[in-house]
Amino acid sequence: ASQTRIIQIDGMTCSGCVASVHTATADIDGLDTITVDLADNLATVTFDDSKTSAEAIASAIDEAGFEATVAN
Ligand code: 9UX
Repeated sequence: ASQTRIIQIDGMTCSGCVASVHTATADIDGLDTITVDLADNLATVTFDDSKTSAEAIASAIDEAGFEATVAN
């Protein structure tokens, strides 16, 4: 099924960081959309939960050097 979740991302300072988050998640199979909000330190993600999870997406963002926490 399709799920929409919010991931809090600490450590984003400029639009380059936003681009890094997009790059870090670009190859995740099942991730349909990611909207990154720099001002609010969060991303809204929509994904197929038979292929990936909010936790897996957050892990990929962590590996890019940010501090990602599933917020809902
Ligand atoms: Mo901006 Mo972010 O110069 O990793 S790209 S602070």
